[in-house]
Amino acid sequence: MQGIILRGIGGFFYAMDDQGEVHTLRAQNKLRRERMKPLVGDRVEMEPGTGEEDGWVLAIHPRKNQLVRPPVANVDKVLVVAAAASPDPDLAMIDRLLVNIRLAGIQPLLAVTKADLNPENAREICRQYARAGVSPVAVCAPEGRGIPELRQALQGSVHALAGQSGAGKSSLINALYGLELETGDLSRKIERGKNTTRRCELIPVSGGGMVLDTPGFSLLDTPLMEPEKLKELYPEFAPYEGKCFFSPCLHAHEPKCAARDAVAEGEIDARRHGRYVEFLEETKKRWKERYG
Ligand SMILES: Nc1nc2c(ncn2[C@@H]2O[C@H](COP(=O)(O)OP(=O)(O)O)[C@@H](O)[C@H]2O)c(=O)[nH]1
Ligand SMILES: [Mg+2]
Ligand SMILES: [Zn+2]
Repeated sequence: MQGIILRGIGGFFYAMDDQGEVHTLRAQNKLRRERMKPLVGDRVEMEPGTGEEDGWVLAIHPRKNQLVRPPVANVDKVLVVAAAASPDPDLAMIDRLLVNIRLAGIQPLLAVTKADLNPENAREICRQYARAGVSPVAVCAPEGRGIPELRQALQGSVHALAGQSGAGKSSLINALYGLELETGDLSRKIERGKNTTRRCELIPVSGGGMVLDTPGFSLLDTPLMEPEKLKELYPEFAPYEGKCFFSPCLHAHEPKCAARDAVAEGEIDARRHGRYVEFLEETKKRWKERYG
């Protein structure tokens, strides 16, 4: 029988089968000998328990992708959450998140929350990412604005939300799926967070998908990469690839660069391009110093 791991705790795994039934399982010795630890999101072959007996995870299907913090596998989409205000968004950080999500083999999406607090900024951020392949949506969770669009974009997928603390991730999950995850101000959460275990759990939602409930998501450290790779993680450059005078062209300072022309024409957002150039310089520096 097949299942998907929703949660793991203290050597027990909770897996949901095709009928939506949840089984308590332990990992078979064979897996432990092979040091194969089931992760949340793993598709597994399982033997359900009988009566009082727990069942077994027999095998783990090959993973489509895998993250370290939180330890989770097979995420289809990550919805990056940036607030239009309170806290002010750090767009360089958002760019990095998007790059790292793509590098992990996951489709990123963007929600600009708290649009009610600063509608003009929400529009402006959506404009900046219009061609970034993230289908940006402005959201106001309390009023339900943007919720149907996001629900549709996420439908049927295994997805997670990432972004700054206080950006409105838990409020958004609640608005999307009628859940009651804890929301609130940061200081209260830090106080309480000391004693609560860091949970990481897949929650089945209407529409056939699953949302990952996790207090944190560390996708901020970009792995070492060749500078030429970075532009491939910016979908807005794709239409201009191969049309520049130089080949390869990094679309930064090169003359007769089709992508830079597109920036001048307003087809590629100038601020997003500016941050790309900064990120590129840093990537070059790290690459040059990689052995030192
Ligand atoms: N005005 C407004 N406040 C929001 C919105 N979404 C969330 N908030 C508030 O922002 C604070 C942080 O939200 P929360 O969902 O806990 O953020 P998280 O840390 O990213 O999970 C809470 O006080 C929410 O009530 C929104 O769309 N508009
Ligand atoms: Mg939260
Ligand atoms: Zn170029």
